[in-house]
Amino acid sequence: MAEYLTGSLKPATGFDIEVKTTGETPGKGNIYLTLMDADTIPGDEGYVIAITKKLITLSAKNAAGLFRGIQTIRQLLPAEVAPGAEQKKILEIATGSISDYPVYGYRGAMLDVARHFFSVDDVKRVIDLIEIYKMNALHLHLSDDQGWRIEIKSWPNLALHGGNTEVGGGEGGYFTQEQYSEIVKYADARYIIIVPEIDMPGHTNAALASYAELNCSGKATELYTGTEVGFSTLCTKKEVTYKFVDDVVRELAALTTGPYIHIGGDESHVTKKEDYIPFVERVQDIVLSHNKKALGWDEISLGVLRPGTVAQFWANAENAKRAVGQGTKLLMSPASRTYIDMKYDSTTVLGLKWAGYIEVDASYNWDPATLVPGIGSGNIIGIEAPLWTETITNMEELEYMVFPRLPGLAEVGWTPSELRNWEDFKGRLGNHAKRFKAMGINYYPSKLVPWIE
Ligand code: NGO
Repeated sequence: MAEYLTGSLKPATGFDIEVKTTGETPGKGNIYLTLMDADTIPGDEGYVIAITKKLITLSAKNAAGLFRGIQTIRQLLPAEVAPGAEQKKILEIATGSISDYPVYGYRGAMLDVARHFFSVDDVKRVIDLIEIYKMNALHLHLSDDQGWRIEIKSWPNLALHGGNTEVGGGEGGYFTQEQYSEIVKYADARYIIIVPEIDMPGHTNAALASYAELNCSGKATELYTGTEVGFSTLCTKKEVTYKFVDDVVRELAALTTGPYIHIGGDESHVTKKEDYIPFVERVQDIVLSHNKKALGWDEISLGVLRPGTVAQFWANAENAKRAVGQGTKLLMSPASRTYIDMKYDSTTVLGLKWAGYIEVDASYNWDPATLVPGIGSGNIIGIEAPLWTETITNMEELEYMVFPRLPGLAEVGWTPSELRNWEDFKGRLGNHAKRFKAMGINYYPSKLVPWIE
């Protein structure tokens, strides 16, 4: 942790800060990181910071807490400390003390690498950007009609054939298992879980084009590069389909250090309801047999949800309530608030608008615990901001949709609603313009925010 902190301060400060282990309370001029098993540290990822004229002390119960606290130290320092900023020799930081912890245990973002493929380096940059705002989960949407993006050794054509293209007909791509593990390791070091998603039984054209036997017709489909949804389905009646799911989930589970495998389940419009329900139930059992928990889009609540399964609310409140009625917890991704692929307003060139325009205030100004009547904080594990990439083709475009909405969404997951208000937040957000610039982030300069440049 200390090395991570000094490494992140070095580029901007030019200071070569030495890392030492000590049993004693350190003297003047140090940043002291300490783990303690104390009731004074709140929450699971909580931390306490004390800043005096002589010493900065960061205390936490575990490494994750230290990591979150380090992000606060980085934010307390002036913007010049952001990587890429001009070097400044004197960095001032206010004295004081902070005791902080998140209201929700899951605070995430999602990247759709299926509609347009993004490289390992791109995904690492996304991790760098979400870690600053103390998010702790990155969900990767690894398969869809337009592409299969993860090597599966027992079904090699999925990636070799199904990974060949993307929306608009570009060359696509996929992660080898080795590359994928590199992403997982990078995220692990930052106390961020990677949640891999294989969307099924719908959104499966890339798989159906790669293996004829997964189709009820027995014929492989053509690769698809458009943006329609809801036209594909695995053949839920064939036994080979479950062999396929078991192989894929087994290989994926072996690469996954976090607790979840996401099974998709959304918009299976061409799967009959009587076929969809047993499929979703059996797939959850497969996930459990590989010692993981299933996450799925809210439609999965049509079936019986297994213990530990989490439903991701995105559009249908009835589905979400049905999940809660079964005692299932929810991950909150209401499209009208958290879908960062939605346009900011009618002038935004990129993005979609089916869930409405989402200006920066709309993505901040909501409470996950009061959004759907009957669903309260006790039913919720946290929030996630999905970036679907039908219209997003590269990092520059990605950043424009993600920033500046992501810091606010991270705060929705971290800070209790009673302590949040837009008037206060917009001023704090405005202060981040310098940091965005120093990090080379291409952000949308919303007129609602008083940017300080
Ligand atoms: C929907 C759909 C996705 C689209 C996205 C676009 C879910 C869960 N399924 O969200 O396939 O990409 O909207 O906003």
